[in-house]
Amino acid sequence: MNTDTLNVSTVESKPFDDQRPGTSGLRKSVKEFQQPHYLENFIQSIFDCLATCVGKTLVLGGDGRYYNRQAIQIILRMAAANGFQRVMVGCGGILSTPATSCVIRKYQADCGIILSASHNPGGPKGDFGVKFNIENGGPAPEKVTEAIFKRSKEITQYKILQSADLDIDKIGTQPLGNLTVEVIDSVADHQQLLESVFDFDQIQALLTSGKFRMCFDALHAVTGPYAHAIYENRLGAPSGTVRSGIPLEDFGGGHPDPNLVYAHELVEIMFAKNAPDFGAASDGDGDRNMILGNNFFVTPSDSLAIMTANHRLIPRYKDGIHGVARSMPTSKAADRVAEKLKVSCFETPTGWKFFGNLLDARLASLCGEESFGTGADHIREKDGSWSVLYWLNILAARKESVEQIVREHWLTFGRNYYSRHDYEEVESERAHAVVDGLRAQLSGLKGRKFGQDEIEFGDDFSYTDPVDSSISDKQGVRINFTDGSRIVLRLSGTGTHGATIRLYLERFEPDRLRQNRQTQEALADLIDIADELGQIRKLTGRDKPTVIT
Ligand code: VG1
Ligand code: CO
Repeated sequence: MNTDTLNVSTVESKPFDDQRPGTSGLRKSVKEFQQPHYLENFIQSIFDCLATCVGKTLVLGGDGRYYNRQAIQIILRMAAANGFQRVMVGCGGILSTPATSCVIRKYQADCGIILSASHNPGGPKGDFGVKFNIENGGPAPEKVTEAIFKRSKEITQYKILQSADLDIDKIGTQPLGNLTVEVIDSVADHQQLLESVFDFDQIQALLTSGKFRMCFDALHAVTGPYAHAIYENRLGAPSGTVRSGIPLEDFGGGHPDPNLVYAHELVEIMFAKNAPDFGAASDGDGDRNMILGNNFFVTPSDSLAIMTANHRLIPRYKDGIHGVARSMPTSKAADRVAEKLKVSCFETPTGWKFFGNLLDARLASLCGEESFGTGADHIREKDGSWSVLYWLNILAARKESVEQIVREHWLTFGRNYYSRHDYEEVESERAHAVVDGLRAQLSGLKGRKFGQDEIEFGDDFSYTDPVDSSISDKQGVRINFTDGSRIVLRLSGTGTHGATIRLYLERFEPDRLRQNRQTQEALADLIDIADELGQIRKLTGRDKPTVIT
């Protein structure tokens, strides 16, 4: 078909000034996204930042939240009008973030768009979001997101095809103008990749042994179909193993964030008498994970360290790993393992986009963040299903309980007590006052003593990418103590209301006799020091954090 004969409209539009992507894409309330031209402007800004759209392949999907389907139809029409050759779209508009990364890589697509605000609540009154991924399958790096933001401030028009909605619930190929729209199975490619990483036979033997019970909570978000297909249908776990497995537009009214506070139904099951042996949950778009044992919680930082220490049990890593990478606020538990294994350990700013170069350059194989995110070099996103299977593979190989494995890890490497305190929806000015106040003190902190604790140094984390030498500064205030303990404070880049202060606390405990304390109690002194230095309670007017994880 000749483009002249296509029904392409060029729509006049005015720029919005608030389309700067945050830690992970552009996130706004559904209401903001539904303003006339808002979504279209941002999508056109993405397309305008590609050298060309002509002849390119785009992967498109989302976590099923409210506005997902409408947005997909808009983006398909815009892709057709902008000259894309092919769009691969997840059936029903469903593609988890890790599955999108997998599909981009497998079919050598040029880029991907994931419609998700990840762990933020959904529904008409909730949030919506757009993540843009590049050809390596990973989140666009800062130089790309900044270019998109710049473009969004100049944009005056966008292109869209006038056409009826496409049927995205039927697998197969259909034309849309000159564009070929291919509706693909949401699960198959990702599942196949995961089968090549893990020992599925060993995991299947565990799940069908009758002696091991698992409970997975999809929180009515995107991982339901993946969990049904992989844990129940493929690996033989009894039906009912997957809870809340049907994706709902409002996630059933819940907060699709897999932590002890928001995944409370799973937590109640796992901390009851006769609890299952293994529990897990994922977030809205399927890249996060929470790991629980019978009456036991594994911190994400410990999970990364334990995965690293046990990598030889996983078929893909039986011959070794290149290295491990963690975001700066993540505890240093993985560093101790890396040191012992004599592999490199990298400390990056918050957000998965910083791991992409390390994975591409084969400097790191495993990556993790304290925010319930772990993943590896099989794709370029964190991966909830991968993390659950990694644990199942370890459990199947070691034939010990989750708690035994974690406690044994602490005995060998020491325990990093760790917690994050979030102060959500603080007035922006007040939140910035806390950060600015801390920054102003940094140069004078060295040598200051608080009881037993002495500050070794304080700084504002700056990262130089070892591969392309790009610099990202002001990535969070770090206060390090001489015994390895740390206080870290930064502002969230994913919230949509006011500002969220994240305070991260870590104390290293090598003494085997002191590894069984309550986390908040073990961190109490650091919590007090953080408040004394940061004046958090006074400046925010809050007497306690909103969420403690
Ligand atoms: C948070 C987490 C960060 C994570 C990001 C995206 O960012 O702290 O570790 O990479 O969310 O995760 P922030 O800026 O709010 O602290 V996801 O699962 O929402 O894509
Ligand atoms: Co997510």
